[in-house]
Amino acid sequence: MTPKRLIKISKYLSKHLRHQPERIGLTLESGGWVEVNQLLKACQNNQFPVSFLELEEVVKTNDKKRFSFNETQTKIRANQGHSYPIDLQLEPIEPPDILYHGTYQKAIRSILKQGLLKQSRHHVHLSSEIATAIQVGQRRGKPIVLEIAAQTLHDQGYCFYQSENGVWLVDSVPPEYLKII
Ligand code: HQG
Repeated sequence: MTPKRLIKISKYLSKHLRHQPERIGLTLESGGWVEVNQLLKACQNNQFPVSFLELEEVVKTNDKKRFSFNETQTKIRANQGHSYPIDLQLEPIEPPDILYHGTYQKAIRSILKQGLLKQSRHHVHLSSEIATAIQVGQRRGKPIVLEIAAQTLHDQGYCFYQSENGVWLVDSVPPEYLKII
């Protein structure tokens, strides 16, 4: 498959497995899962035919491991990034001392005042690598990396989760637990 086709399918899946499943007649099960057969049928019915082999290649090779199959490859879900209200059934885990968030120049004033808010997604997204945070921030403008006192926040009772593709998730980060680096 060409890189262009891979990206096109990945974007189509992100849209419908994270945000608007109803747009192509899908309902997400608890955990965000959908039957692979139903997904392929829905794609077909919506003038976006995808084969199982293509789906498998996208799951395997996606640069950010955005999607997972269940063990029997009969169900698929997006690993994180949803705005659609589903419970990903992630277990709270202890974070490392420090995590990072990538943002951009225009948001920084508001972030320093209000802290990090989850906006339209289910969580604020954090990473353990500065390089990842730079990439995330770059999507929107001049990147700014924030260092988050994750362990201290955890000690204050904040729950941290990690999605299957390694993204750290938290409900919010008050301003006193972050600093620009
Ligand atoms: C900002 C992509 C003003 C926040 C990426 C971010 C990531 C505030 C934006 C994943 C704010 C939300 C998530 C406040 C937060 N005032 N702005 N108080 N609090 N913000 O897209 O972290 O390709 O929902 O800094 O690579 O940018 O989709 O979150 O700029 O992993 O798989 O509000 O999405 O992955 O934007 O990105 P987003 P994000 P995928």
